[in-house]
Amino acid sequence: MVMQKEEAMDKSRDPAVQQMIARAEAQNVTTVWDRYAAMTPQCGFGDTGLCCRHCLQGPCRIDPFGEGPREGICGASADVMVARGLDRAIAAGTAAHSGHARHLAHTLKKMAMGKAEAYAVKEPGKLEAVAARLGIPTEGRQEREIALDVADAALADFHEKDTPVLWAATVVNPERAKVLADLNLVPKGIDHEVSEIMHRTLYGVDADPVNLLLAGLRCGVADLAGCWMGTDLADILFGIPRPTVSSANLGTLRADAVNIALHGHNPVLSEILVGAVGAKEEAARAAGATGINLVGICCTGNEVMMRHGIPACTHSVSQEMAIMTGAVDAMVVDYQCIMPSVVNVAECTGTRIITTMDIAKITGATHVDFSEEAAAAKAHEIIDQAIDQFRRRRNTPVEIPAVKTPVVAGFSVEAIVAALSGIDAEQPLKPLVDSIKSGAIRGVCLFAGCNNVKVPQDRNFVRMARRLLRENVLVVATGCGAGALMRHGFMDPANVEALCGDGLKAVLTAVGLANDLGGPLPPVLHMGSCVDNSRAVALTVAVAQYLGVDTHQLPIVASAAEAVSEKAVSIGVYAVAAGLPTHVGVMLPVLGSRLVTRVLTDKVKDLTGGYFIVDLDPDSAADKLLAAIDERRRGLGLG
Ligand code: NFS
Ligand code: SF4
Repeated sequence: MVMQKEEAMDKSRDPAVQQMIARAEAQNVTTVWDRYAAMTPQCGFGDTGLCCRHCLQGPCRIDPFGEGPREGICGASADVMVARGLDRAIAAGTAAHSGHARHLAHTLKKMAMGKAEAYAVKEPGKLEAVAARLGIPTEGRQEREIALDVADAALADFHEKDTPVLWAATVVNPERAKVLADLNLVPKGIDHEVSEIMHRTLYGVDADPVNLLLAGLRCGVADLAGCWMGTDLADILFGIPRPTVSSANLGTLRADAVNIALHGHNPVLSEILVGAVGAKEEAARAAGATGINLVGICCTGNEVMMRHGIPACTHSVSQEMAIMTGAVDAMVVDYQCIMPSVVNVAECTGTRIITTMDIAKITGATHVDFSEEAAAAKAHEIIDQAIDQFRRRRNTPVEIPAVKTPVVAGFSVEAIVAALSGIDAEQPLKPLVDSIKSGAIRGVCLFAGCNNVKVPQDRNFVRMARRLLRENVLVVATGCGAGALMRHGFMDPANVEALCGDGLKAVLTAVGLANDLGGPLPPVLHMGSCVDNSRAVALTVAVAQYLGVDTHQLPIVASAAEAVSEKAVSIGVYAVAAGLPTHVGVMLPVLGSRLVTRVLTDKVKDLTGGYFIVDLDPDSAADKLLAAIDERRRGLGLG
């Protein structure tokens, strides 16, 4: 049966994805949207955060309408249940980001000890800057010695120690550091905070919802540390992203090439694969291909796009659709956000799903046991497998949607500062801040986080970004939010004219011309992967310091408009800890507690200055973000 246009629109607003959904339907391949339909109606207890399985007397559930039980068997109230559940989500997100960072710390350490030949310090300037921030001496020392100290300092930030987590305490402005310290929100160790959350949310421990939420906030700050560390260490090893031209969507696949999709999060393997492709081109041609075509999915895709201009194939909820084209020869995954279902879809197309990390295996996938010590050999093994699969599928038809958008990516804070110094070399932030003061730029909004099957893919991002750009809000983006916006043309400088308000247009054009780009910067600046939300916080901190105010006073807001992962929850929490009004465009499982909902959306404002805005409607959410920006402008006397 041919799918109705409307039904396709309900699933995704991306035409390439819509085409592949129809193909999946025609071939009877089950997708995430089918499984979602089979799952509805979803449980109202879980939806509102009112079910608990934290002990073996459970599961317990509390009726949100007050008609059934009002407390769990142990006596836990709705407020306690909801706060405990939220805390565990924050802890999971923190564990994931910091697990990624710790992996990079080990890589840096192995490199410094001469045990991982494939790696080197690509950005000595960043190594020195990070060392200096941490108080590690650099003068007259060898690069490897400094790298070893930085790696050890990173690893030391995980366990409880006398000094606070350095990647939290040293990265924010002094005013914010004081706010966090006064509230006892500075983490003592990243793992320590995660583990403490697990302890206090255990059966019969913390039963004070506000106390639980404060612990969640502190864990959120530990998540900021993990993200920041991930960004720092990746930049040291693989380079600071700088503006680069690329493209996005399923049209980046090539029928006649060996297509390898890099999916997951950590650049530790994907960087080596990018470097190894050259040596394998000949073998690919011998198999009848025109060459090897690397594309990215999700945040690994963001990492390699930012540093190498590798095109992005698709993101988040549509990952199965890349396989549906029949053109992906290998999907190489590391960890996080990889739907196990990719293996089932791949069964129909022959695509090799190659898992590479010990902590993330999938039944039915091929596992290549990656290690930094044998990085190059493992990369070659993976590429050989992809070439082998190309040979098999060579004469079978594929369907690649002819949808591809131009992208300019690579806007690290360093790159933004460099671009701005084209206008003012002495005080690079001055032109940005002056534009905010004059109102040419009304404020800044960060779009972050995922796509969620409950929202027509990309709908919220696209509607909200359109509105904010027209209202002269400077938009930056990370993660699959950046992915959504790039697939809809928001990172194509040619669309500045159509998308941006006059003030913003003038600023983007002036900066572009000052840098000899021959045109404006793109309407939305791509700041990287989800760990790179740290870059957005870094920009916020830099602007606050330049102005001599604290971060919660700035007209800067954030939105995870289609969040899915627990990582998005922990990021939202650190955005709030940093003082930002933070929108979430899907239901958080907290509505079962009026108290928790009120703390998150209102009371926390009195503590950190930040707060959550939960709104499922993209238009009213955009209104609320604009109102928050204006409120802060007034606070700064900017009218
Ligand atoms: Ni962020 Fe990036 Fe995407 Fe969501 Fe997953 S890939 S880490 S969690 S789905 S944005
Ligand atoms: Fe029920 Fe309490 Fe056990 Fe949770 S901890 S399952 S509320 S008895």
